[in-house]
Amino acid sequence: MSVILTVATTGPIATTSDNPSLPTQPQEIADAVVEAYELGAAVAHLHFRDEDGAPTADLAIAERTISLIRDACPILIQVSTGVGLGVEFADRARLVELQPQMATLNPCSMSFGGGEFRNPPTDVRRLAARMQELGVKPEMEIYDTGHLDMCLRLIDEGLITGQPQFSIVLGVSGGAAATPENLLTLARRLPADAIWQIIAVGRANLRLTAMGLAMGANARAGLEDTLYLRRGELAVGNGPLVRRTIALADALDLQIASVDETVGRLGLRA
Ligand code: KMH
Ligand code: ZN
Repeated sequence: MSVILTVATTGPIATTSDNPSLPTQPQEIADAVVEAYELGAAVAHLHFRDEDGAPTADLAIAERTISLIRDACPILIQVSTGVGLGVEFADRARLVELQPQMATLNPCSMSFGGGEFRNPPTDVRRLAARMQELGVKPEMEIYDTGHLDMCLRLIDEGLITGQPQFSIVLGVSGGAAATPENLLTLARRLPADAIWQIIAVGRANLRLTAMGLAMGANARAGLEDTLYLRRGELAVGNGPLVRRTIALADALDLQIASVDETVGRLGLRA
């Protein structure tokens, strides 16, 4: 089975002071995504920033970024509805009205570094229902064991249909730590038909991505998840992180999925 590779170019937290090559403006994000597509990524996980570099759910900025990407390549668009810690849930949820092929669904509220990530259950259910109406495929983000239980409830309630797609997110301060044991505990409890990837934030990114690949998971690469190639060495753009993940897959004798293959595997709108 081939590996679906997602590029996560930007994220909600880091700034250009942390890594000067972090893309934040629509054209910069589009350029980084197109480079990743040319290397082999099939999915672009998108966060947007305003002119000052702050996370935003501004629909005009989101639309401009998506259309720059769509004009340049056929990569699949996954919009983050996590957006950023300071952004209201209602604004975050509105992004799915742009009808990207996919969007993230964060099932539970939690501490997130020094801040609070608010995902109240009523809002989460409303967003899941709206995504279903619009045909936007949810990727459920699990930062801890209880988050998986909430997702299993959403599936039972019929709010998530089709093959469920998950990210196991490890290493966020406030969620489960980035350890092999936590990865195994969560991966073991996924539904048998789940499509999944590991998002390992920070230092354990490389090792846990490798573990995920060895376990049959998909992979995500980019500056959202780690700003460094190795200790003390900043990644100069997203390209080196994407290339490294492809090299890992290659070393494990795994093929990278094309966009067409990914559409079929994830059951996306054409
Ligand atoms: N930033 C990651 C910790 C989302 O954007 O909705 C998780 C993430 C989720 O990418
Ligand atoms: Zn994200």
